[in-house]
Amino acid sequence: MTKQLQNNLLINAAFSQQTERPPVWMMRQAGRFMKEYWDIKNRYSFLEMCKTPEIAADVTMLPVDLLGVDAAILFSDILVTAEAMGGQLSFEQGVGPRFANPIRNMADAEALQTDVVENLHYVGDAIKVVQQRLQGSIPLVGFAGAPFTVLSYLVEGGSSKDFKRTKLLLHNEPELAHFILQKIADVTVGYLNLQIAAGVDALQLFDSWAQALSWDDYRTFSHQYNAQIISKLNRKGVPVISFCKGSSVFAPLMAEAKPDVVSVDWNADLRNVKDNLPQGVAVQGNLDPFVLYADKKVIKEKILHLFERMRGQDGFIFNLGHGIMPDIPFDNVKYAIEVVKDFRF
Ligand code: 1CP
Repeated sequence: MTKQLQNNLLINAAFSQQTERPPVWMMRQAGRFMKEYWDIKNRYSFLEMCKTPEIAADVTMLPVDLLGVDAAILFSDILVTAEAMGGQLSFEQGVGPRFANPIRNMADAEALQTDVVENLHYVGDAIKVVQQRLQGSIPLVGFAGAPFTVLSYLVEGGSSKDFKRTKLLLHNEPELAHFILQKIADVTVGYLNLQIAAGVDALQLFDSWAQALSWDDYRTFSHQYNAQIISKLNRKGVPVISFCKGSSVFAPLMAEAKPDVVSVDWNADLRNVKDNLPQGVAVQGNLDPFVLYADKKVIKEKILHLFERMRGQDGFIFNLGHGIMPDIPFDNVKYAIEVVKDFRF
């Protein structure tokens, strides 16, 4: 069953097998820090790019061709599930994602549809086009947003600094929150299984804003849904990576959901996190993305320091603690990837 890729570093590391060096990819590697991204983005809306398989594939391939990463990540967004469920989603320049019909009460929540995997078939089509282009060279990572993070956008109507409305909902109307979270979780299972069926080689669950939650609220409103999703995937050799901001704190709970890999933000020492996880759970991370603004000498030192800490550890994927910011110099990103690729354990 296991597909033989020319470069299997990411899959091997995800399953905690030995690798000659850490595999490298970066969250938000297919994005706004690249001139070539803007050449495409200036011609289409963001959702048009996601929904046109040839364009999504073109953008997915940019970091593969220009940076030489060890994995591609599908060009899409975590909010496509919410859109498929009935959220009126737009992406405005400089504003970010917006839902014109935020969820504020039970009637809004009841209107969310769950029989929607068919609406997301364009993602499966994009995966197939990307796999034709990759020709088995490197793995393709598919992904979805975790229910809590997706809920936060649906409730706030867009990005938020403090998640005030979201937390009010969790605290004052927990039953309504659970009703929405369960709907998102059900759709996410179907959606990730669609991605596996279409041919992704690995999956990442993004719970980007989990750090807003207390330990107990994380367990109740986030962890339990992530665990449910992971348990329902037709994994068959497809490793699952669980990412959240807040993972420096939540890593032990994240591991209880049984992903193959816990992706760690930049606050904690990665070796300490790994030492406290069960045997056989790999880690991904965890360079502070702001390091990529610094001088090349500093970039190299910080990466090599991380590698010193992780020496002798199987099950380590190099990544950032979160995504590449749009104004990080392309050259620095490219340099960081070269540093990783030149390293040997
Ligand atoms: O204006 C533009 O050009 C669109 C910017 C953009 C891009 C390039 C958005 C809107 N999404 C994306 C691509 C994207 N989003 C990918 C592609 C693959 C990659 O290169 O990594 C992925 C994996 C995402 C996932 C995503 N979207 C997350 C989770 C990852 C993370 O960084 O935490 C989140 C939180 C989103 C929401 C979202 N979509 C877009 C933006 C600008 C945002 C963030 C808004 C916010 O900060 O609240």
